[in-house]
Amino acid sequence: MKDSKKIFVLTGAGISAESGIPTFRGKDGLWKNYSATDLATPEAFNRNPELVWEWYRWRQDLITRAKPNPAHFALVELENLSESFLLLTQNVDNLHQCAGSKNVLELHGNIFRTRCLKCGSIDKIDNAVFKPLPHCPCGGLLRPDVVWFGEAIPYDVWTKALKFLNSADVAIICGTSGVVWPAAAIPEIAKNCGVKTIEINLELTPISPIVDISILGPAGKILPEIVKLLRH
Ligand code: BJW
Ligand code: ZN
Repeated sequence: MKDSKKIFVLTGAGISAESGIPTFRGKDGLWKNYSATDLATPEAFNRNPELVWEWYRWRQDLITRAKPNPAHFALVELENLSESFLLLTQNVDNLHQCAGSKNVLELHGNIFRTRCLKCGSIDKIDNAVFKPLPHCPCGGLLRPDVVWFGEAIPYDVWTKALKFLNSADVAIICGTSGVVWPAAAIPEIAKNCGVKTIEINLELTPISPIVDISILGPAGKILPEIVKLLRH
C-alpha cells in the first residue's frame, strides 16, 4: 500500500455497523420479523408501500442519529494521503460524506432522497409529507431513491467506478458480504486488471478466496491501523 498511488475502496454495511446501523444479513438484518433483504424489493413496495416506508423511516431515523466511526474517518485520511482515490459505497447512509470523504460514488442510492414513481423527479426526504404515504406534486407515489433487487444500478456510477478501478494500484473491499451483484464482482474485476486486493471483514466471505489478502477484524480498528502505518 505504501507504493500505491491510486486507491479504490468498496464499502458495505459492515463499515457502518460500528456506528450502530444494522447490517442486512444475519440476525442484524431482521426488523419486526421481516428480513431486510425481502423488504428491499420493488415487489414488497408494490404489495405494501406502507410497510416498506415504515422500515425506511425507521432506518432514516436511526441513521440521522448515527455518527461516522473510526473506519469512516480512516478512509478520509486515506483519501488525503493518496494521489488518487475513489470510494464506491453500497451504503445509502451518507456517513462517508458526513465524515468528509470527497470522491464518493453511491452504487445503491441514498436513503435521504425520494423518487416519484410517475414523473421520476428526485427530492430531499425532508420535503416529503407522510399521511401516511408521501406523494409528488404531480400526484405520483414517492419511493426511496435507492436500488432494490432486480433494479438496474446507476450506469454512470458503475462505468466511472470500473474506469477508475481498471488502473488502480490497490482495491480495499471492506464490510461487505460479497453476495450482492454487481458489487460482488469487483474483486474479480480488480484481479483481472492486475489490481492488488485487500478484504477487511469480521469473517471470511465468498470473495475471500479471490482477494490477495483477507484481514479479519472490525473495520473501525483495522482501517485506522493501516492508515497509521502509512503515515509513518
Ligand atoms: C463487518 C463489521 C465490522 C459487520 N467491520 N466488517 C448475478 C448472479 C446472481 C444474482 C444476480 C446477478 N446479477 C443480479 C443479481 C440479482 C441481485 C443479486 O445480487 N442477488 C443476490 C442476493 C443473489 N442483484 C440485483 O438485483 C442488482 N441489480 C442488478 O444486478 O440489476 C441487473 C439489471 C440490469 C438491467 C436492468 C434491470 C436489472 C441490484 C442490487 C441492489 C441491492 N440493494 C440493497 C438495498 C439498497 C437500499 C437500502 O439500503 O435499503 O443493497 S440489498 C442490500 O445488500 C443493500 C446492500 O448495499 C447490499 C449489500 O449488502 P452488504 O453491504 O454486503 O451488507 P451485508 O449485511 O450483506 O454484509 C455485511 C458484512 O459486513 C458482513 O460480511 C459482516 O461480516 C461484515 N461486518 N460488521 C467489518 N465492524
Ligand atoms: Zn411526480
